[in-house]
Amino acid sequence: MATKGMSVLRHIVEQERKFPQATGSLTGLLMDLIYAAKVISREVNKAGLVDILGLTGEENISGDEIKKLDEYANGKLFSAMDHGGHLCVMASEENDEVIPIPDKFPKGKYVLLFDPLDGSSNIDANVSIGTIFSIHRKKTEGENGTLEDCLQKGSDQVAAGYILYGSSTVLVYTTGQGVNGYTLDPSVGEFLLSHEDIKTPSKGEIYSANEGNAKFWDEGTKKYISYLKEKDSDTGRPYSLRYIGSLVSDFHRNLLYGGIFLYPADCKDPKNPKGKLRLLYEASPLAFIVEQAGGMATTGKENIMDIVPTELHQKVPLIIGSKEDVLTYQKFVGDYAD
Ligand code: AHM
Ligand code: MG
Repeated sequence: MATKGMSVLRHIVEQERKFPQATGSLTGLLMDLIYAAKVISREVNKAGLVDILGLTGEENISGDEIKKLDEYANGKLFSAMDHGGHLCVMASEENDEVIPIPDKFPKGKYVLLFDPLDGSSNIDANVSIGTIFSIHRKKTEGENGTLEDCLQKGSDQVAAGYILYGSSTVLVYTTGQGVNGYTLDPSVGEFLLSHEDIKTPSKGEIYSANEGNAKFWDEGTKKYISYLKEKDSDTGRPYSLRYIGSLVSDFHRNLLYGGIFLYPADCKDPKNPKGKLRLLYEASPLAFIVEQAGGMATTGKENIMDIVPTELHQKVPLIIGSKEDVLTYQKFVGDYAD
């Protein structure tokens, strides 16, 4: 039985014991990820000090080149995850191709996909940003993982989660047995169980979208957003708009409070014909989490979890959140389909 305040490591081990056939490899993988998250959190927290400490030149005091935080996070995740023997391949939003596990290290049965620092354009303004991860089982033969191992649909995920670097650093993840959240206690350097068995409200009062793009949206989306601005029959008030522009933050708030996040296809914007967000690093992992919390994720036409990826950096419209809200959105899109 989980107790608030329990360390994430203990909680993971207790969860693993429920599966006598488990080898401990997923636990090891998650522990490596948690280590990387703590290091990234430390760096994100001192981002504003870089100027003061005089480290903004071409090189830092040890002679290393100063990297942008997203590059730093990308490198840190790779170096924390490459040697544990749990992974056969990785893929990152920051890399064009799949990332092999170096020959010198043993290979494992899992595949890791990640967005190392989502929303990183917000860093300079101290806005919360996050890391998103998705874990699959290797499906090809042979020791090394391949592109095919990375191109798996969301419903085949073994685990998914995110780390939100906000007023506190919070880790939220699922292995398909519900969703739990853990807050980093900096005084002990440990994530402690703070949000046990998260369930998202079935209907929210918040919508989150970049409404500046409204003229590019399809008719159904436009009509749906107008509908949210009418008096809601349950509350007697219109929905509130909350949009940070940092997916993990927008998603986390809506997960806890209820609501709907929308990044629809910008159908008239040639740059974003399928929206902006990536299936493998953003949409699929958050879809797994929201479903485990009782919510839903769709493109408007199909469930995000059912999409079979064809490309590593495939983009999809993402409409995600409270179930009733997402179902209502789908109805609008269906009613206004050409
Ligand atoms: P990034 O992966 O380049 O950081 O972009 C993803 C971010 C998301 O965090 C956020 O939901 C979205 O871009 C915001 O986009 P926009 O500025 O178009 O509203
Ligand atoms: Mg991103």
